[in-house]
Amino acid sequence: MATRSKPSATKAAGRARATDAAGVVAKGAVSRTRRSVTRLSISSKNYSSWSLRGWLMVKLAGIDFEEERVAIDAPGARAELLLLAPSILVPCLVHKGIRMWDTLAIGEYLNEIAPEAKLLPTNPVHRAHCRSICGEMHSGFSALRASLPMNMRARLKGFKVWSKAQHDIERIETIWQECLQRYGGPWLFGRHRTLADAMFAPVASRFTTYGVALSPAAADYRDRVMAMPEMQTWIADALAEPDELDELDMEF
Ligand SMILES: N[C@@H](CCC(=O)N[C@@H](CS)C(=O)NCC(=O)O)C(=O)O
Repeated sequence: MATRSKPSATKAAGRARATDAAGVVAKGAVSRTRRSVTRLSISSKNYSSWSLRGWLMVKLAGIDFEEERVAIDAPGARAELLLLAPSILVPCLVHKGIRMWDTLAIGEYLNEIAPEAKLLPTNPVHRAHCRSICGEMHSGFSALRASLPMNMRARLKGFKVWSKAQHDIERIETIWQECLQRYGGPWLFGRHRTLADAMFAPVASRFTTYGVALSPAAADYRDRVMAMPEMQTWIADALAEPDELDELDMEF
């Protein structure tokens, strides 16, 4: 099924609130005028790895959705975002009035409403494996997250990886290699892209940004993820985004 997402800005014509060129609702503003069946709130496409995971999951599910960009750092927007997601976190999915505000919950729900997309493997043993590595990504790799934040635009040469982050990188390489060997690729669980590919997609971006040295198999998988058409769309939007967070853009 073809997917289609509509940035909220496209529906904003005629509204009093300003949106910038990338379609981000102006700071302090969360649009309330649109109400499509499926709506996903996300923040920066350059920096927000959780937004990317949730967005990819909905794309892989093949569901039409409206994308709502929120500037979560603006005090006004935080108050309004609280109405959308009790955690004040993105991504938040609203489908037919049902709200989900955690990436794993979103993925599990999408698998229930779009089983034909095979977001989880049909074999229960493989499904357990898939859920395990999604969970590991969800709750782990804190050193990698802290020292190699997602930054789609940046390319850092000679970046020195901290030893704890190196352990995380090695564990991720092991996960990828085991999956690719066991299920035969090209995706982590074989021919179909699953929640696991969405969960690890921001890691592929981080490995690219920071020039992380990888084994040939892991490097191939990283490049495959980065070349996915959905990922290319996301990257193009990230490059067009005006927001800059100095602390994340610096070289360290
Ligand atoms: N466990 C959450 C994590 C979501 C999360 O941490 N989102 C970040 C953006 S990447 C966020 O919304 N942060 C809000 C803030 O920084 O104010 C999930 O799975 O969705």
